[in-house]
Amino acid sequence: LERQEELRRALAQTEFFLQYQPQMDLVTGRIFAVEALIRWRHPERGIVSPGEFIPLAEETGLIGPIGDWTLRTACRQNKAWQLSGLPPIVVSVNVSARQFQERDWVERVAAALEESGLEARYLELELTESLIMEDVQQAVETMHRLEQLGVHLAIDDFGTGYSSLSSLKRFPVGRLKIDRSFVKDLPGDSDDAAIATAVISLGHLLQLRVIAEGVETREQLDFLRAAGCDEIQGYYISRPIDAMALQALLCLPHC
Ligand code: G
Ligand code: G
Ligand code: MN
Ligand code: NA
Repeated sequence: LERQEELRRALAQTEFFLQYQPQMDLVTGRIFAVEALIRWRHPERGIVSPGEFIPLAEETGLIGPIGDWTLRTACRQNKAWQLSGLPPIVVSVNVSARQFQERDWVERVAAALEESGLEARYLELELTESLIMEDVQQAVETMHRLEQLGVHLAIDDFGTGYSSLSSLKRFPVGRLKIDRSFVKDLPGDSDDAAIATAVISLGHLLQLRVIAEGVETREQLDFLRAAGCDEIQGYYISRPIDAMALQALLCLPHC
């Protein structure tokens, strides 16, 4: 209960902030998108990671307003980068099941875009397989409404859930994100190498782009490139960083 009160206060006093992790196109070498990741600047405990408070936020329903805050902040920040003259990029936001299942969720996404002035095509929403599989029918319907808004959709942590091939075909998504658990032991682990290769083929068969998460080494990058992976994200490119640092990074080759 104490933690719950703290979380409420954090929201009221804006103790949250976002970091952004670059995603790189393996063909052009360009940073074309960033994933927004929430953090909590706790007055006594320091920086708290989302793994430690998102589950409580989900249990208590606070994920609704926290998720709105994240979405609006990410949209506003992306618009600010554009206005500062940077080449436009996509900002990708993680979505929780409970947030996604709220009745007015699509309207809230539309409101965040409207309020920030960000064009829908510069926003992507990351949904997990398990979120979708909780109620496939409902999820597909919501996904179609989001698609009509013009936002991009991606499946996060791909390979850890259990969406079937036939259901995957029905999802209006543009990207699969290979979960970092399959990337961690590349290129040495032959099972993971087979899984990563299979996910890339599957994604391409369904005309999706495939991004690998958690890329930390040159060897992993080389393996993924050879396997035809489109994009990578991970410490090898950059850790999640503050908006200012990201702006400097994006500026490097251009400004
Ligand atoms: O950044 P980090 O590795 O600590 O993130 C841990 C987990 O928290 C990841 O699974 C990530 O998807 C999730 N996460 C990060 N930011 C958000 C957010 O804004 N909303 C939701 N629902 N999950 C997030
Ligand atoms: O579940 P999701 O894919 O949204 O989780 C993203 C999380 O993965 C972020 O919290 C981020 O901090 C973490 N992450 C990003 N890149 C790497 C990496 O190269 N190595 C490891 N170990 N974690 C990473
Ligand atoms: Mn994610
Ligand atoms: Na993931």
